[in-house]
Amino acid sequence: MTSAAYDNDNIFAKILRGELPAHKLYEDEDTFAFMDIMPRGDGHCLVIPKKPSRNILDVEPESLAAVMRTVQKLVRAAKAAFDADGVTIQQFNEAAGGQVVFHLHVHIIPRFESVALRP
Ligand code: DGP
Repeated sequence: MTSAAYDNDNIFAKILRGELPAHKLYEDEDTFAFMDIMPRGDGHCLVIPKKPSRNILDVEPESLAAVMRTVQKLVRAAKAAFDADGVTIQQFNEAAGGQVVFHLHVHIIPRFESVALRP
């Protein structure tokens, strides 16, 4: 499986350029984190690289490492902020893999023992 070309007009590229609004949670030189517009639970947020990457297939290892460093920060913060019992991280690649927005992103979803898991 090879990765298709990166589309500069995808929604997350527009958020990074400030052309679309987002509820920002965190930003550093390489990554950006914001709330998911269709949350699958309290605190559902997304982490993306600033470098254009369609998904796991084309992302540079350094950029992926930066994303995962930010994911760990946000997982710890979300677990504490929501007093969550656990946290799910999810990441989809290509349409057949469930990807809808074609800029690499990692979902962070706080989980609670009292709330049944949703996919
Ligand atoms: P997926 O590519 O399957 O991981 O799904 C894309 C996710 O991005 C989905 O959970 C909804 C979220 N999303 C889509 N459009 C927007 C948007 O304009 N703003 C924000 N904050 N999230 C979005």
